[in-house]
Amino acid sequence: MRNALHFLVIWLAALAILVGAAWFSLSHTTQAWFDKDLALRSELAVSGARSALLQDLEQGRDANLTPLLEDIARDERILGAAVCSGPRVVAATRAWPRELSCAELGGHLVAVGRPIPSWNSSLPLPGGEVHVSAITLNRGVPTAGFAVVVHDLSFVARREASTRQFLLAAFAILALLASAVTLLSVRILWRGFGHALRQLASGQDDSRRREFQPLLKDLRDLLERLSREEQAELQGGLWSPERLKLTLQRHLHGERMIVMANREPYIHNRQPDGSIRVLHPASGLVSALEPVMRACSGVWVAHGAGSADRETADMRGRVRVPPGEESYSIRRVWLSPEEEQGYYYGFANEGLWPLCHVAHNRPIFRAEDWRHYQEVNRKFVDAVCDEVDGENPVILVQDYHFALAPRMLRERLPGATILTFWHIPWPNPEQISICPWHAELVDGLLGSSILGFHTQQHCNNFMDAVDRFLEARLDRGAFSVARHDRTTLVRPYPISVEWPNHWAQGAPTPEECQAAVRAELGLPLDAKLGMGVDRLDYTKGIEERLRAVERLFEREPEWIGRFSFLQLASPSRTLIDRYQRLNDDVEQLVNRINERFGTGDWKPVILRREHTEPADVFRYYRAADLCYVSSLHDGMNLVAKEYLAARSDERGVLILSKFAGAAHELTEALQVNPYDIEEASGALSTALHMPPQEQAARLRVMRSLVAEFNVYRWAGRMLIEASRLRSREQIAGILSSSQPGLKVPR
Ligand code: ADQ
Repeated sequence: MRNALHFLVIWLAALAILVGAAWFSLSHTTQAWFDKDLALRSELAVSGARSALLQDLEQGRDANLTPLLEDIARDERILGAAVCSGPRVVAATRAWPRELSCAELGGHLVAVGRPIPSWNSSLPLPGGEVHVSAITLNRGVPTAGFAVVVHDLSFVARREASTRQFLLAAFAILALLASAVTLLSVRILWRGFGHALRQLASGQDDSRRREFQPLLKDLRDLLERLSREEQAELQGGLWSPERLKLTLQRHLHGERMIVMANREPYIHNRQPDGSIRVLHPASGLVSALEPVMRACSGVWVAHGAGSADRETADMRGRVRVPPGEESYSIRRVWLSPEEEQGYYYGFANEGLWPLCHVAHNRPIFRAEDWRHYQEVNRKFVDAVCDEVDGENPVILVQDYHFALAPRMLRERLPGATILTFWHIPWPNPEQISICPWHAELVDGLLGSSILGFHTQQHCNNFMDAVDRFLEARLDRGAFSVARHDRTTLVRPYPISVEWPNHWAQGAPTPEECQAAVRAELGLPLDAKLGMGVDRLDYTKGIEERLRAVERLFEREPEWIGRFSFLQLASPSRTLIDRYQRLNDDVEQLVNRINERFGTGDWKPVILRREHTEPADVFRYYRAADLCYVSSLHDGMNLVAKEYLAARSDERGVLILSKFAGAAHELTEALQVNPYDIEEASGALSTALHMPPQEQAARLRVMRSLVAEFNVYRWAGRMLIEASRLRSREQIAGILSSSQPGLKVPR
């Protein structure tokens, strides 16, 4: 477009020069033409009265001359006329300009040394310019007397002015026409160019490849360079908070990061004694995202669910966190009990949660809950928009609570980079279609720049859903979806934990933890300890885990009194029937096992049905000989990775369900099918018998993997890919300003 403007400016300049030249030559020509015309007119005016004038002059009838001259001067453009005899004015009309001297005019008639019949010239007089014609009455003999005719030249000036106006108007019209024609032809050319390039890029027409070769090469070089930079960026040493911060600055110009998540990382609760306590919620999303926010700063928009949340926040619901460090803000969104019931408990946790997990619990979908889900998504989007302070914010939309938000955000903030992460599995199209609003969910997510899942399988399932339920252009090779002129990249980003983990760093040494925790639980120092850490959720396989422990005691009674299992179970979604039932079922199961195998004060299973602060969870991790993660289906499961992060002593065994996303990465864990109680109890036995060297060897491999693929790398990868997508879109935007949806060659 800039080239088109250049072209237009040059074109207008050329036109102006052309018109100037035309004007110059035209005014010269017209001047000459006027001079000639006036000389002729004077000659004609005099010729009719010439003989009478000569006779009267020769015979001295001067009085007769004046009427004859008045007759000549009747033409409105003739100012005056006179008859001269030598230097003397013999007779003249009334308006004859007295400044004109007959002597001088007569002199001109013989200026070249011999008499000439007439002399013409324009002369400046005080009243304006005049044209003077001196004509001899007796042809060629000026001494016989001559007539002088003076023409007023002001009409010539008038004519010139109107000619100039006409020329200017013609120039303006011509310029306008030229601009319109130029713009139209540039547009047509650009369209044709864009169309040809699109055909070429999509492989529909290869005939013009040679023509576009240089441009395609430049584009390919540029994209390859971006890709190389991205690869180099991802490799090269461990990811740390500082490196993540640098990545944000370098790739996304340090844009402020805004996280949209249902759960807040710090909950202010009023205690029974009136004091306010800050709680760290048991949530995998929070465990992963909080270190990222501490590194990047920005705003975390979340539901203000704590009993003292309002009084600790300002008028806009903002509070600086972490307490004492205050590196970022939480922006609390207030929900009514009806909204929380419909959006959170209803649609998200009775509908989507069981729908996405293969845990054999029927999802429930209610129209009323859907309405609240839509409204709350909008409410959160309003809060995010309120926090945005630039044109290209980086917004991290988190989880199944906000499937509609990316589209809503995209409509309101077209320049935003929207990174959406779905923390739970994405099922196959048959399963997702159970939700009456499945198409709306898929479309909502496609408002994202990048949509992340934990595993490739979840990405495949999502692509299949788009294919089945929406009109969109899928690129299965590039794992991208183009819809409404925007592209969404669908990518696996296995989530992780911070490394080094700040809770583990602050915890006592593993030896100290082992002694302290055994003392706390009333166990002998040499007792073996197993543990499970979960929100009390039916997808985590807590009952299956406890049955495996029970089966171990059945199969290997020698562990009675020598092995205990600590289950930390944080109450979760307690207003939902299914969770209340689970709570009761777990309690009954623990009681049954403890009744069967307990002796005296010793209990085979210790159930802590309460929230445990992360620092304590890490003390328990360090004290436990084994950790059993038995999810029936899990997006990732961060407990497995946290256990590895805590074991700096390279002791302990991880038993891991093969249905947790983490099983794809942690292949050195003892992997089990949690439904297979025999297999799982066998793994417990193997873990208890595993020699320290084997424990160390397995842990070393898995710990180095978690260290390398930590949560900073997880976030960094997404940010780098987002910036690459931005660059791509900018290139595509340049090429397709008149051809939306142009696919840039890879
Ligand atoms: P969750 O199912 O919440 O999240 P999970 O990965 O199991 O997450 O992590 C739970 C987190 O809560 C851990 O940080 C753990 O330490 C903590 N926690 C659990 N029980 C606790 C207790 N009793 N007391 C204190 N803390 C406790 C979802 C998906 C997962 C995915 C995460 C992150 O379901 O599959 O791994 O998001 O993407």
